[in-house]
Amino acid sequence: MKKKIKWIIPAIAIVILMSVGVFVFFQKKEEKVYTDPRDIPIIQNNPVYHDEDDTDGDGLLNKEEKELGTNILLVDTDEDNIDDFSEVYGSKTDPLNSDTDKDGLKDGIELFMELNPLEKKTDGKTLIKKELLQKNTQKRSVL
Ligand SMILES: [Ca+2]
Ligand SMILES: [Ca+2]
Ligand SMILES: [Ca+2]
Ligand SMILES: [Ca+2]
Repeated sequence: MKKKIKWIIPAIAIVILMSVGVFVFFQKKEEKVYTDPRDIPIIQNNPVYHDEDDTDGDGLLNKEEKELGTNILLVDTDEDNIDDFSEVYGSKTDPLNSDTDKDGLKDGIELFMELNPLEKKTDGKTLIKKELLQKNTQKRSVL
């Protein structure tokens, strides 16, 4: 009986050490996620960022960004080259979707090309990606 107990103690110790090791490993992994400003839910709820502040300086208060679901640390949450404020109050595009009308062209590109980022096709002005590629290929073959 005593012999058995002698074996059980180190066995338990090893199991505990292993689980601590796994825990530390995953904690480290999570820390990596923390360093990414795009990790919205964790950083967004950090009390360091006050509701009445505009931490990223995009014109939207942290409070507003929390309501919208945009990132309080990124000026352009969906990376379509239109800042969060302009998407909400200017172009009326979705600040969380880089391609609001889902035609394959990012909102920023559409605005730059004077297309409508809210409609796939508007009075023949808005091209879908396929047509645009064809047009560009034609241009290139002419050149
Ligand atoms: Ca902001
Ligand atoms: Ca923002
Ligand atoms: Ca944007
Ligand atoms: Ca689009």
